[in-house]
Amino acid sequence: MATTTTASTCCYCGVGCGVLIEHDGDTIVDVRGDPEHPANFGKLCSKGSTLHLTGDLDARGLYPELRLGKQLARARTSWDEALDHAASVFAETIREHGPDSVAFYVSGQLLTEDYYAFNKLARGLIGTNNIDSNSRLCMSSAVVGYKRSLGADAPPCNYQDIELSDCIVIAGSNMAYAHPVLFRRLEETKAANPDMRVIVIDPRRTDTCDLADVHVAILPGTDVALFHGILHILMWEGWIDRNYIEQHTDGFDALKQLARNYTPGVVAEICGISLEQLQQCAQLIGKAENFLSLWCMGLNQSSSGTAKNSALINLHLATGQIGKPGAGPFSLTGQPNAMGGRETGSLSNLLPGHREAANADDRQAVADYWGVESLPSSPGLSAIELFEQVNAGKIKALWVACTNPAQSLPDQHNVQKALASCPFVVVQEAFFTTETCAFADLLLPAASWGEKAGTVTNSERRISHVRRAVSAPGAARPDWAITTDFARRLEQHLRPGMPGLFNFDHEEQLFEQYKQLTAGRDLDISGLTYSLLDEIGPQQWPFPAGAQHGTARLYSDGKFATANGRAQFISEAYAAPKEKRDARHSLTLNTGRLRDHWHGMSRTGNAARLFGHVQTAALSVHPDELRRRRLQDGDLVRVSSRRGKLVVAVQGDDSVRSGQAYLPMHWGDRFLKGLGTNALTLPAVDPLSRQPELKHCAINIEKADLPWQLFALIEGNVQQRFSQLRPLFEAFSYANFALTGRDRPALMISAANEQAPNSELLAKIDQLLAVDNGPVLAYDDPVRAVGKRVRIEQGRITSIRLAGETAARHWLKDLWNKGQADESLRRWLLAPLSAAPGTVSIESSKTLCNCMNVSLQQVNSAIAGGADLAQLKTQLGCGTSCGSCIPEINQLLRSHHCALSA
Ligand SMILES: Nc1nc2c(c(=O)[nH]1)N[C@H]1C(S)=C(S)[C@@H](COP(=O)(O)OP(=O)(O)OC[C@H]3O[C@@H](n4cnc5c(=O)[nH]c(N)nc54)[C@H](O)[C@@H]3O)O[C@H]1N2
Ligand SMILES: Nc1nc2c(c(=O)[nH]1)N[C@H]1C(S)=C(S)[C@@H](COP(=O)(O)OP(=O)(O)OC[C@H]3O[C@@H](n4cnc5c(=O)[nH]c(N)nc54)[C@H](O)[C@@H]3O)O[C@H]1N2
Ligand code: SF4
Ligand SMILES: [Mo]
Repeated sequence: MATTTTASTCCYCGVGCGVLIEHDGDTIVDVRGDPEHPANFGKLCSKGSTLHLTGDLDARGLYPELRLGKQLARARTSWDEALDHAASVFAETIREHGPDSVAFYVSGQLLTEDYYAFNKLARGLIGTNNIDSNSRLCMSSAVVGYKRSLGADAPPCNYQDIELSDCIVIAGSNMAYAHPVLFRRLEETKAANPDMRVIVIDPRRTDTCDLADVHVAILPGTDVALFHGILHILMWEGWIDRNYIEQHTDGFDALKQLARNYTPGVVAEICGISLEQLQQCAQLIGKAENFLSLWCMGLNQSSSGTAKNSALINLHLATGQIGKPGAGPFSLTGQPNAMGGRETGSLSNLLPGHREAANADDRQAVADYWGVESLPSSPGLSAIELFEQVNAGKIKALWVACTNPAQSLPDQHNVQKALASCPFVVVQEAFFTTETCAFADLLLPAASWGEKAGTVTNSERRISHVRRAVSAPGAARPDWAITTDFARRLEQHLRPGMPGLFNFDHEEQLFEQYKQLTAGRDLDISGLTYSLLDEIGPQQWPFPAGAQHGTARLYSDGKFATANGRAQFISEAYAAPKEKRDARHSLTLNTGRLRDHWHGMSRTGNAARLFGHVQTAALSVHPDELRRRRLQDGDLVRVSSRRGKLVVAVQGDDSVRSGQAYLPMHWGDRFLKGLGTNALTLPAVDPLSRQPELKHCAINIEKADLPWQLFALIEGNVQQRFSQLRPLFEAFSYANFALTGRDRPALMISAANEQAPNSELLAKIDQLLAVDNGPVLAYDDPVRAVGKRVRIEQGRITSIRLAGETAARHWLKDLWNKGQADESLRRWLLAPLSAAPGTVSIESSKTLCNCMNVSLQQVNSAIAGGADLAQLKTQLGCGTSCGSCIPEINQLLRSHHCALSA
């Protein structure tokens, strides 16, 4: 097969790595890091390097589907019919109920050109500010933080600053999982410069702590108190830069008054840390040559998210640690083009070119440029309010693009109620398997990674040209093309006979039109073109007309983007998270990411290999909490919050402090019965950024008594089987789905219930698992409601179903994995009491290194044999490819040495 290579970008995180896509024009066969790309210089993490394994066509949306009544099923339709129908429903809704009765909910994973099209559609054509993005759940606190302290939403730093700093604070960011290629850069820098100091502020001991000189395990949500407490010590010790404060800032006196109250004793108590640690942080920051801070969702996703951002930026302004190499407040963006969304004005309160929807001059400037009379002045709804208003019946037509709100928004019960009740829901999606697709009246297939072109901006303001490698499958189309096609049809209803606003045939025309809206603004990119990006590579904004290169660092001259050019200190007191623990809800739930999964898993959940590291949803609590509740590792528990309940496995994990719990955000209703993690979370928001507090809510756990268990595994056709089997498990109290198997992907199901389900249901399940007839070994004990079935083809297990009790599941899975079906299997099946020979536990079957397929068990036994990291690499190969597993291997090595010296 003749293949070629196309240079593009990774579609996951905000690091924005360059990738080289190897393909034959139709199919993507491999992906490598682009050595020329300045974000990664050839490196990729475990997610980027497996992108070519995630595109399962069985999960993709291929053709538009339309439902003409809530009770009916959707049927395949043409683009013409789909978009004409959507245009007439939108037009009618707008005519009857006004422009604010419709809304758009878009995504930080769209390209800049897509965003621009949506903004022009909502504000320019329809005349509503009801366009918000999932960046509301992600970056909106950082947006407010930057704007009110520095005058513009512009991260002033760049990735090279990581190499140039001698003191880095990583606050509320688990970079080792969430921005791995940047973390590799930090690892290399620290190895070369052991004097560099790293402080990690996180309630959990994450893999990122592998590099920490100090891990400050603050109590959840107490960052503002910590930062004020550090400032207090900086002032006391004289470690502030009075000159800088005087020349370049306003508002220090008020902050000084406030910080006086944050004495070390008070702060240590609020944050649950020692006085020594507090003092140590202040000293490292105060004495640093170059102090850099990196932060992410641990600060932003909070009811005091903007206060946390501002309190951290205060420390930089007070020490003059901004606008110079190796220093500054550097917010890491989550999604690949969260920045592009902010630039094009894709939050309800913004307008393109870092403008404000509430500012009449800004509105007029954009309206004039677009050639429309005016832009709407009524405020738009932010994500949480938007879904509340859908629930209240105020929003009657909702367009969702490139995001999965039925998984990712907090308080899922209400979100799903809203989606179910909305008269018309359009979902523009690449994968038709998501939770939100179930609610779509019109489902539109979008082209996805490798199939579409445009631009994205990464965390360091760097714009890359995203290039198309292959054509999209079926009738799928790029997002901008869907949006502008719909807009042209809606124009026929809303502005018949007037000049068209959406005459775009190519994404480049959208870019060219958009970029002029940035001219003369802080983010000016009017000097950029696609061909220039192709010629000189990705560039950091601003890049005004006539520029030769981008801008590496902002505010080097001490002039800020505020009206008077001075930065503003913000004085806000610490406020506790919205929901408190009490006797009925005695644990604080924290949620976040895993190393190898991406959000709702619509993409990563298609690659069996990416389940190797973590296979099932599990709630982590400190081992003391397990003991206190008489729970065992692996027990199923009922987790309840004031909003919802969920049954998951519990695991002891001493990286989580007592009184707290951690549940990854990735599980929604598809992979875990019960609406997933966000069934529990609360919709409280920050008063300024409207960003929800996804990191803290109060929960209770109790043992779930579900003695009747089911385990199933079937290889091949995983998507099809998944979609057929998933609905049958609504009858169970617990059901967890995953893929497994590196070369022969299989669907794996663990379920449990109070009692055996009716025999009809079990028969249906057996049929779909292909264990109802054919070459199947079976054993049934109806009295104990125990049954075991194994399908064997050509000497190999191809399907397994254990019912009643499942003790043998690890052993059987292991046999399946090895392609064995020997005599021991026959003996075990016939034994009435099914103790499995040589049981393998969940933990030891975990794959630590996904690139080289090395298990935790292998690493542990090599460490027990005396291997160090270098020997592990040569003996087993682990950690030699993407390096994402190295922090975890280091932790194993450390705990082994601790155990030896104890
Ligand atoms: N593997 C992977 N990588 C991703 C993503 C993914 O889904 N998977 N998603 C991308 C996106 S969109 C985003 S936004 C980023 C998110 O990247 P991160 O923000 O780094 O990831 P999270 O795990 O959500 O949260 C980070 C840490 O915040 C901590 N935390 C919780 N509460 C507090 C608190 O009160 N104070 C402090 N200081 N810390 C707290 C949590 O314990 C957690 O370790 O990741 C991006 N990268
Ligand atoms: N509890 C809890 N909840 C959280 C968080 C948390 O930390 N804890 N984090 C929050 C954060 S920071 C974020 S960013 C959100 C993310 O939440 P979502 O935005 O819901 O996350 P994704 O699953 O990435 O959704 C993107 C969707 O776009 C689809 N898609 C992929 N490519 C394309 C394309 O090119 N075009 C179109 N139209 N569709 C495409 C994917 O299949 C996927 O379904 O979750 C938030 N929710
Ligand atoms: S760090 Fe990983 S997920 Fe993020 S852009 Fe790079 S390869 Fe993609
Ligand atoms: Mo995010």
